Amino acid sequence: MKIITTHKGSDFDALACLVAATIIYPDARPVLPGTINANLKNFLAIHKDLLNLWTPKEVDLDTVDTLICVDTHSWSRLDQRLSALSEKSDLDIIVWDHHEDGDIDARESHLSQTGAAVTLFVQQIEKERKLITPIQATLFLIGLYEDTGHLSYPSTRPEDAYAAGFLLDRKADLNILGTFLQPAYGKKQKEILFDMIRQAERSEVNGFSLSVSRVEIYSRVENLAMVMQMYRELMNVDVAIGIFRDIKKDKCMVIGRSGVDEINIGVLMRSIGGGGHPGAGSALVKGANPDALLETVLELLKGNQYSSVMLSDIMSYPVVTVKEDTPVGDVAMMLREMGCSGMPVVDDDDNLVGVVSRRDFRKVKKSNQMQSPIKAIMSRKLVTIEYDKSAFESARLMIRHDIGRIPVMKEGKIIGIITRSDAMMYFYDLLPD
Ligand SMILES: [Mn+2]
Repeated sequence: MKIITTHKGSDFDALACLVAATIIYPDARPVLPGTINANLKNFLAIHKDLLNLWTPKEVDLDTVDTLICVDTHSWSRLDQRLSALSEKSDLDIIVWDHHEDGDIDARESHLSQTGAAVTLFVQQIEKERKLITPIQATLFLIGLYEDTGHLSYPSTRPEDAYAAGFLLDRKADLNILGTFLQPAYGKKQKEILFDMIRQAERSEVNGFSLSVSRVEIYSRVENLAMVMQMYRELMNVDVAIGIFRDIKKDKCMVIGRSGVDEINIGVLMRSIGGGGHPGAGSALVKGANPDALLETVLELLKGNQYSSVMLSDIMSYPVVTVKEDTPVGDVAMMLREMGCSGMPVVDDDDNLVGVVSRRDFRKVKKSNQMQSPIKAIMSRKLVTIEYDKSAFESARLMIRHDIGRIPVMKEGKIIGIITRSDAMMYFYDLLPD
């Protein structure tokens, strides 16, 4: 007899894999462990008849010749009754899993660190062109969303998103999904949020409002990032810092949120070993005293030990400018040679007087106009930005004026140019350290 099984304390990803495996191995029996999580119980209360699941007690271990292990490959994570199979020497074992660790020695392994294990099966189902029902598609998508936080956890891989697309195409029902997936803001998260609000210490840093909370947690809590987001909104501050101390594991999770340009959380978190983006970031610090940690964070915030990113850090320079009397034809050639779409125009004293972009060349109607000075066709509408402004500000200007490049000024002179791609590099945190 061939059996398929998964880890005890089964979640939706585990059940999804169990059911998906029966599509790949139609002659194998799916065996659900005795202990499953509460969400899954609700789902099974309605769907059990459709799934044809077996209990470990119904399996005669002596007749099992093939074990297909899904969403785990650790003997200790199998149902206790089934883990006895580890003693069987002639057992054929196949595993499908996205966890890194495991001690089950398989003849055939399908291991890949996708966000959800069911993604591996969805890929196989697609490859073998197997048909699935909308109910199966829904179950698989619930598993996929649960393990990837709706494709938002950093562990999510492109394969997971492709699999989600495939399942939606196979009529996975998002209404049903919403009914069974545990809401991201559950009881635990609510308790922590309330605790944070009670403990909140409000202050000011460099003229911005700041709220800090230190709380203790006793086990892994999902969606702390979302709790942090709500906390900042409720406290109505520019910057929010949460320090979550896991006493048992002796580590602190620091999460930050910033709603202002001048305070870059990603840079702050990097200096304590974490990472993130200008508006959000986190760091995991082992063995830290939360009070000392908080002090460090406040020092970093206050003391400007990291500088918030100024335009002069991300702009492109030197800037090639062109004098206002240069013939139109020469400017056209320069732009072509340099492969850029526009250029600032300056007078003899290097004062910015206009900008010329490819669009302006449409004004050239007759060939003798190629001899005219560039100031005849340049745009005199100047949108510039001071060098000490932030990247956020430059992005705002680009959107408002629908332009892709803005001269960066210092004391009336142009010192650089900020382009859309410079701004993108900043927002996606691709800055060189
Ligand atoms: Mn899983």
